[in-house]
Amino acid sequence: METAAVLDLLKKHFALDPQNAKVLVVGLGSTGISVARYLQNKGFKFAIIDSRVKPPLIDEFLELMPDTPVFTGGFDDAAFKVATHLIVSPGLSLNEKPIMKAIANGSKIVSDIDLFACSVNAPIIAITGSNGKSTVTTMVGDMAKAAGKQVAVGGNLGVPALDLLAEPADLYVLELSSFQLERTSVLNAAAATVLNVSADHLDRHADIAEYAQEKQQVFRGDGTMVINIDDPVVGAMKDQDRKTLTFSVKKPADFYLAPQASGEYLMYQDQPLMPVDAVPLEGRHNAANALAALALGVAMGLDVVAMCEALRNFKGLEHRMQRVAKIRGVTWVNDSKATNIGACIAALEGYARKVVLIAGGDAKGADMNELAPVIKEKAKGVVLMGKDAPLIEQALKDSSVPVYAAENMKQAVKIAASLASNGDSVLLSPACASLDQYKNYQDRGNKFTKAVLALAT
Ligand code: UMA
Ligand code: ADP
Repeated sequence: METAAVLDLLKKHFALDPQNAKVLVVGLGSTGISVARYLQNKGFKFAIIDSRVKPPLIDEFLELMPDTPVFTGGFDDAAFKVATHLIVSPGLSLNEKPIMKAIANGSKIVSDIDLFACSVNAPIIAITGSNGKSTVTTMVGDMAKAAGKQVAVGGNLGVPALDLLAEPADLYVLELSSFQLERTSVLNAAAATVLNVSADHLDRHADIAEYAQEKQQVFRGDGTMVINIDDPVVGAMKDQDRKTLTFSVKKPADFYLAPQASGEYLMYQDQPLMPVDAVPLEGRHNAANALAALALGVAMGLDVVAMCEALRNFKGLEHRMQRVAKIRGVTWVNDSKATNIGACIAALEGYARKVVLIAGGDAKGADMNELAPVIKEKAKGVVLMGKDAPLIEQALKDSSVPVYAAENMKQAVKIAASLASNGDSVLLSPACASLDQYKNYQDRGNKFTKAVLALAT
């Protein structure tokens, strides 16, 4: 979009214009630096601040914009005091004291997603939910590519939304987190979905109702709503006056599963699209993800045959139900991205035979008792690690499932190996964030893989 038109929109929605605005970019991670590049490109003057002494992208930033004021190692009151607009990175709560004070004094909150929404003409597909966002976002991106679109894919998935503006695109696919949505006010996605809602990030949101409300913001505007009718919280978000496509793995919907002569099929209304087994991913939850992706694609008019081809070729993402190795008859599965209860439950529910589960980490305020029933049903043994291991142990105290404690991943894998027999699976699906012991979930998954592969030698 032409810069003049973008600036008009920013002025209209946020009173944000290069002449008068004093912008403070809060956070110098990948979002912060993408915002800085954008503001510089549009002719804004701004400062950037980060509470960390050495934010991860400080060197890159200083090289890129040596003349822009940077504050690090704390939140300097003076920087907040003069700011007319704050662009706060998603990793930071809006309840941080200096941010709340600035808002009370009249500073406006604008998000990188707001800036993005004011800068594109092409339609946006927006995807949120507690679990499955990255999988569905990647599926939809692949589908759009297969259908001949010049598509740009990013957001919470990894490439910050504003960095997608570097290349022309005729469709954008954005994964959005509750943190991004809570501070966004002008998104109008052409098609959007909340895939599911289960307890997550309760250390940042007051309760699950507030968390669900933030997720619902993805439906702001008048685009097509893609609704999971198996999830009561999402089902309640349906708006009778809006164009809607529903999906379900349990009952008839616009997109659903039904038996055909040659097996179970993904269906679009009364049309069988392809066998469920042809989607090369494990688990019922991935059938739900495929249906959601198809619904989003159909909402945008993508070719159905091309979309099914993309699903058949879908590789799956690392650290999500990823088969690492089969060693002496035991299958080892890395689901390190299961950073909340819902993902761990979905993983366990996918198994017909009992597994050895490795779990634990930072529970982020979630109630670990919700895990107990499925663990009792599906686990022959549990190895626990990390800060909130005692919460899971406590939840299992009245069960007959044996629980073992491990200090680190190497030890956890060793204990799991001693519990598993020929034909069993060992599943790393922690139900918790990794940050208490690891750099991130990738680091945790990589350490698991390394320890497992070492068993083979
Ligand atoms: N931080 C500080 N002080 C600051 C600024 C940040 O301590 O002044 C900390 C935050 O508390 C957080 C970390 O730094 O622990 C990173 O925060 P950030 O907002 O700078 O993160 P970015 O590098 O901009 O990455 C963010 C998303 N991260 C978060 O929301 C925590 C990335 O999602 C996203 O890919 C990126 O923007 C581009 O859109 C990651 C994520 O973990 C994958 N998301 C959470 C999730 O999926 O569960 C929501
Ligand atoms: P997100 O981006 O929302 O974290 P991912 O696609 O990265 O979602 O998957 C995260 C975790 O959730 C993985 O453990 C994965 O196996 C699990 N998962 C994926 N889709 C679903 C779903 N629809 N319901 C429940 N769990 C899911």
